[in-house]
Amino acid sequence: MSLVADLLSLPIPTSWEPFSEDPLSLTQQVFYWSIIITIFVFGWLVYAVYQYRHKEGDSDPPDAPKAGVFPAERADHTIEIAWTIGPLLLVCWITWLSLGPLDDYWDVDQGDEMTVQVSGSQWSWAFTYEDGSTTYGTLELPTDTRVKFELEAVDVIHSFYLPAFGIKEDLVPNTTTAMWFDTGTVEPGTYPIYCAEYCGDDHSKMLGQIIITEPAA
Ligand SMILES: [Cu+2]
Repeated sequence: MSLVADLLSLPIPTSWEPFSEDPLSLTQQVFYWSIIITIFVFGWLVYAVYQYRHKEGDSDPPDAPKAGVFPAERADHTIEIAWTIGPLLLVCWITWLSLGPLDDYWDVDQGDEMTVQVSGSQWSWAFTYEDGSTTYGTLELPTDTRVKFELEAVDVIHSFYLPAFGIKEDLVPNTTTAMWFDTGTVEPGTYPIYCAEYCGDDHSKMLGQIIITEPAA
């Protein structure tokens, strides 16, 4: 598919393959739209600065703006309507694109093989496994398992961040959020857990580790 067709089609649903190629993911679509708009805005800016610069011998045009006076004779309803409707349509389109994956992300059964309750509080992590046991700071997961994290904040907003895996989700008081990860996509080992939402004095010490264990022999 061409880039233009990609930009005008719905993105792939939330996928387990974070780097899946075709068609574009929501992130890629929004990214490319941003590039297009940036080129347009800065292109116009550079053009206007050059084209309308003050040249040697220029006298002020009759409709030159004067300080403190709105140049009513420069009003152009066509342009105003265009720059209102155009961005509005684009924002609506990107909103529409965003809703599909969001719905997908929260509602669809992702084929979870294991659920872990993650509880964030000032300033530590608690992990409760399906057998009811709880650990603090260290989360141990078997390899090759699709895990659902159910995230709850005890006090203020925190954010469960696994930088090695490129995933992060906020924990919000009075609601349960969720995040998924397939431990088969990384090597067994020990990886850091951070809180990525400033949550008070010891936010920077709100650390943990996630251990992906080798398959049982
Ligand atoms: Cu925190």
